[in-house]
Amino acid sequence: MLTIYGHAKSRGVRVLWMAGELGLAYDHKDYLPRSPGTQTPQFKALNANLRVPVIDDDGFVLSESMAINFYLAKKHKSPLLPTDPKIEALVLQWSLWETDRLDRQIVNHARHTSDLPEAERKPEVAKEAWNECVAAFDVLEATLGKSEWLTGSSFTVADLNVAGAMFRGLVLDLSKWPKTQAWLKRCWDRPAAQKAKAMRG
Ligand SMILES: N[C@@H](CCC(=O)N[C@@H](CS)C(=O)NCC(=O)O)C(=O)O
Repeated sequence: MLTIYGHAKSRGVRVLWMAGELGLAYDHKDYLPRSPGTQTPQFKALNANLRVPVIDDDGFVLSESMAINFYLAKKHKSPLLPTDPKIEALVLQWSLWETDRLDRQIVNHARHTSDLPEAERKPEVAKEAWNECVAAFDVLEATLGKSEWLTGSSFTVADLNVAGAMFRGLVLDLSKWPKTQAWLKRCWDRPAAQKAKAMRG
């Protein structure tokens, strides 16, 4: 049995989206970040970082949303992870790129412009985060000017991982990056994405 730990209001949304794409049955422990369920010795044994998402797949425990999605797609021989080693490497490239260039930056921007109570927001943090987002959006725009999807002509784990992490981008004005905006919409319009999004409540 597959167990997914992590509320859809966390980076867990990416894994829930992937489980939906693959049509997997799973037990969902919808723990919010830092919620009591993540502070127990049992959870610490699953992920010493005390973070979600984590999966337990018949005793195989894995954290890091990007790695989880790669594993699930590979295990289930999904076309979302083509067997061509070059495409597989591009999937890893984009997943690692997102983690480095966009993941915390887009969250920090949201936190310091809207999510945090006004008194805790720091405009200089928001600005720095936004500058890094802009650089990342420019990279996506250039890539999506050459192909419909990040790794070529079909939707892959790369698109899911990067678009999943760009959930916050759905409410940003991305009109300066029209190809990225259209790609993000195409990704999130997928039924499995809509279902995962709805789980955020
Ligand atoms: N790189 C990790 C990041 C995981 C992460 O930061 N999760 C957040 C929720 S979105 C969390 O659990 N935070 C708890 C904390 O910061 O203590 C991944 O992609 O899975």
